[in-house]
Amino acid sequence: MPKQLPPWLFYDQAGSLLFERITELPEYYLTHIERELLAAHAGEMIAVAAGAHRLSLIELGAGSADKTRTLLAAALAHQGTVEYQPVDVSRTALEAACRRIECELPMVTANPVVADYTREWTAEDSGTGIGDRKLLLWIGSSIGNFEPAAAIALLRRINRTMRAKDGLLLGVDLTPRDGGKRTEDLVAAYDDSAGVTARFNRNILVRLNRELGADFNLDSFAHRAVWNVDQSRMEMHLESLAAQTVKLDALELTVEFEAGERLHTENSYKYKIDQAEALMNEAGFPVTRRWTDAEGWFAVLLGLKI
Ligand code: AVJ
Repeated sequence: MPKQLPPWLFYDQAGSLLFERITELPEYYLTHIERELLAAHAGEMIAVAAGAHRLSLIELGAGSADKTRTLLAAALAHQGTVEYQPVDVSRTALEAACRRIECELPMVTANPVVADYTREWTAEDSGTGIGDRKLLLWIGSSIGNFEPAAAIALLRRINRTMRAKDGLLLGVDLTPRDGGKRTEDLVAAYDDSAGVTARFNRNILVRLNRELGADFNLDSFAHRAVWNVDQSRMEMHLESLAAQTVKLDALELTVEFEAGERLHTENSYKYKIDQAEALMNEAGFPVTRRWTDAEGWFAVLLGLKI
């Protein structure tokens, strides 16, 4: 059996900070392009989602919510005050995000929820008043961590707890294509020259050492980022550079690695824009608008529940 770990394990305090540094890397184009799309079109996104109603915003995997402020500012321009519910597994990231938002945008009321949205949380818990519309934000290409079928299942589950005309704003990273993004651009985004992504990847071992009393030797695992063309996904692995035995005391577990054996830590699925649209349609959020950069590297799509 290939060894693997779930990517939510990345986001302890150190991992959340490392991810923030990733978003500032020149190679990590995802954040830069999405931020530009939001800056250019936030007013339109909010107007289409709101119609003649008040909008409250819910964000899955909000993290530092840095890009979200553009949307919150647009919502404030639309309606004066906004309720905002960021959902994230990282309490420290959420607390920092809410402090910053309430300072910079005092007319936003933030109700953070520390939860794993893949399990216990649903949009019903968001406490929005009758008559308001909800806009669910799933930006940053977080959807990439899920197998397409699992992403659809998750969105359908949330969709069932929402009302007609509630919306989903989805940010998706697009597949390489001729004349646009090359495979090399994709690989560079996940294997940056400053080595931040490598540290982010290895931080999962630091965490297991600390929280499960494991004895991973960080120097004997190398960061690998590979494009899996058949599955249309970037993969991150930690490759064991030698045959070695690792103990995880808290689990009373011993794990053997062969030299060259890989521990799979993350998938980041990439979509063609039409595939992303089909996925939203299947999830119950038929797409009404889509925005993309001129070269088609990244897309933001808005769908409204029927
Ligand atoms: C937060 C899941 C969108 O897959 O691009 C960044 C995480 N991993 N660099 C992504 C990540 C390596 C990121 N997501």
